[in-house]
Amino acid sequence: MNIRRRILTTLVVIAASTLFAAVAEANGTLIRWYKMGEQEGGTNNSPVSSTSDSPVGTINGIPDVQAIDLSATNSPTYRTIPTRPDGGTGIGIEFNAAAQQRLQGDSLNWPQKSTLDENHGGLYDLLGIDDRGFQLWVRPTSTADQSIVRDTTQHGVRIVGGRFSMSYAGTDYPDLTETVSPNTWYHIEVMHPAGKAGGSQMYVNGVAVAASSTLTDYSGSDATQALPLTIGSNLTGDGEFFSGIVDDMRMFVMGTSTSSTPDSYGTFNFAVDNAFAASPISGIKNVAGDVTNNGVFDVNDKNAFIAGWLHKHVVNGVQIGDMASRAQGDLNLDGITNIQDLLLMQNALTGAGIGSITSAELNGVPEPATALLAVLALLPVAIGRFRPRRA
Ligand SMILES: [Ca+2]
Ligand SMILES: [Ca+2]
Ligand SMILES: [Ca+2]
Repeated sequence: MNIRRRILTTLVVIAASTLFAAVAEANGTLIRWYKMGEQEGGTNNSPVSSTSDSPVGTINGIPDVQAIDLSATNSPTYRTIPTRPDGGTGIGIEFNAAAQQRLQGDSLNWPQKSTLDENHGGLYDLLGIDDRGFQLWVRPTSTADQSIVRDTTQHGVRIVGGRFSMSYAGTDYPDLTETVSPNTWYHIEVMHPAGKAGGSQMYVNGVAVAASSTLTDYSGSDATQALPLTIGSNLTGDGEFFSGIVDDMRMFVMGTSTSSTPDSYGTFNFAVDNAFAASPISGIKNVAGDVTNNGVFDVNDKNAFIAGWLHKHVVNGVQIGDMASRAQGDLNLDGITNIQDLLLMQNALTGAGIGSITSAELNGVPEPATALLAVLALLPVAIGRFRPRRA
């Protein structure tokens, strides 16, 4: 093998290894789950006294028997919900701001100091666990300023100035892409996925719309930890009351604990850990190479990929993979359409008997375009060699 070919083969090896390492990534760990009616048997139009935290099976071998239920003030109401965009039906909880209705329970904030941690009366080894998040479905009836979820002063989602707004470390980060439409379902996720450097992000309907701009981490001090988690009002229960329906709220932890016998809680995996994206109805259709996400793989996906080549999806300076970046060809959901996605795309094209993407089609590609071209030529070999083995 000549040197040039050896270098190119190495490039392919690196790209393919990185690719399959990313695919093998574990998901985050669901640790609190509020179905908002189903767990406690709530029925349409009946009052809510408390809503239950559903068990999630076992977590690191420990049966999830610790429930962090939320108690209600001023009786919110169970409602049969209008069908959600993900096809979800059943019961949700409706709040009336005028009646000052709300739910409250233990905060999660810094997981290692939460009531779930084994050193704080809980079941799990959460020592050093900093990465965490939550997601829920919400259908506001008003665009007034209101709190939807507050998890101490450090994490939350509100409506401020008619926009969804991530509350992170005491600062508001509004969704600058769109305003809230009343009586419309939205899926919202707020994630602190990768330590201090990763900051915190908010996704609305599977698209990242806000990201913290600084490397300031949230506070896990005892003072903040003493604050509750609220749904439907501010933390003190005397303002920012919410009007509308809330459903299916899930809370996550991620990372590996720092105790002498560490437990792993996985890594944020957008395609699985974001319920909007994970639903085959509202989210990713699970057809290889389907950039247009219409459930069909054809030449339109190839064209969309070429159009999105080297597109980088950046929110407030943070590169984020989401439904929007995927629509530009970011098939591995890391926020940029590049060589790793090209490997996936060429594989899909070959499998479908559609012609591979050529150099001419990727014109405008910065150097080293020649190396890239050769990588393209070697792809069928690489894909065959590095196909991951089944466990
Ligand atoms: Ca429900
Ligand atoms: Ca398609
Ligand atoms: Ca990518």
